[in-house]
Amino acid sequence: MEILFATSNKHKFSEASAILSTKIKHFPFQYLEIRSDNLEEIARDAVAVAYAKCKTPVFVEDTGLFITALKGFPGTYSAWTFAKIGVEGILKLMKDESNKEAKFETCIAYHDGTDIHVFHDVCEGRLADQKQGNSGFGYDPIFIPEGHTQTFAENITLKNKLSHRYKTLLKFSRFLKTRI
Ligand code: ITT
Repeated sequence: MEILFATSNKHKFSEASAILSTKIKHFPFQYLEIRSDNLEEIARDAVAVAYAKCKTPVFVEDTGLFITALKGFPGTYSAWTFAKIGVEGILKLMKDESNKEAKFETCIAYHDGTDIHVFHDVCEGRLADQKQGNSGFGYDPIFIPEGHTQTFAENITLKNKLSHRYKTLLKFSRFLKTRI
């Protein structure tokens, strides 16, 4: 069975291909995301739009960086925030904050042609004081997962073993194995 991953982000697609044992195909997908504080609501809407376009089993994945000291910002607005102020802007906002706690949350929504199934997971961690590392993408240079000292951008192998995306894809992969 062919499954499409609808995303505009090629980094997300390559991470997912490396992690999932099921073969997936990139469905380049640009759409106007709904505004909501809820990742699942956004993912459900996105996958319904994607399925209407491709008419093939398809999944989307929505991820947000939630910073405790900023009351969860940028959260579901992470893509917009990244485009506007980037990692440097987040570092400026966090300059005088002593609480560096943050987490990535991922929600996958899969449309199997009949129903939508959702999967969630998180990666707890903290923010670095400055950019560190060149691998990965997005907020990876400033995110240090719990129990570690390097950012995701400094240790991409580690990222692909414990990230929000890895854990959520694992749940999705187990679900797919019961179906195929
Ligand atoms: P889609 O087309 O799949 O929606 P996107 O890049 O808009 O692609 P998201 O809305 O899920 O994806 O991502 C929100 C932001 O968070 C975006 O700026 C990403 O670069 C960033 N991001 C997502 N996953 C990340 C990860 O694993 N590490 C670092 N930053 C990440």
